[in-house]
Amino acid sequence: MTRVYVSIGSNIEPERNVRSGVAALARRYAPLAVSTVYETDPVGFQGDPFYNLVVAFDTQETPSEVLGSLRGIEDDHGRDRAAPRFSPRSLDLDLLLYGDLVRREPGLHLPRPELTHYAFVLGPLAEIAGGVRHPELGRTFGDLWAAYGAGRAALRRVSMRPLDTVAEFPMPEPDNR
Ligand code: PH2
Ligand code: MG
Repeated sequence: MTRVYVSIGSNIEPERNVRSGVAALARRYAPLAVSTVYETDPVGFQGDPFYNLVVAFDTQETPSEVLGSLRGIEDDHGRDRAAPRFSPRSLDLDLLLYGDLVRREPGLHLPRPELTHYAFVLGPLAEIAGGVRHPELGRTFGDLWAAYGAGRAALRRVSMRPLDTVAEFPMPEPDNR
């Protein structure tokens, strides 16, 4: 089993897409650890605010199997692959870490390089993986986040608990007494 961290972002119907995206991940990979959901201003373009969070799970799947399933869930949520990178998105699922694997291949950069650049990734990651070390930098995500400084103000906590919905999957057996 390998512990995997995935960042989630949406700025098109974000509440609905985040809920449904987390539910889809839970159906395949439960149990999930889920960070706080944060509202964040779009970085790199003008537009509606994002909801961002990070989830973790353990899996026997290879990195490319995980990538394939993330892409499938994005597609199920109407993700437009022709749109530019810095544009509104219904659901973005990025593979941040696959255990401590370091890979530099087209389509597979691990750890994901922007991991340490953006508050909307590093903040929620530090919350659920504060003691985990960045495989290349050797520093913990808790330390990296503490050193992030003023940029930490970019995160606005949202009172939404996406896993609460997940309890509905699978549906409980009918009670036939
Ligand atoms: N994702 C991007 C570009 N800009 N800005 C915020 N706040 N959150 C995101 O998830 C995000 C972004 C490309 O994936
Ligand atoms: Mg992204």
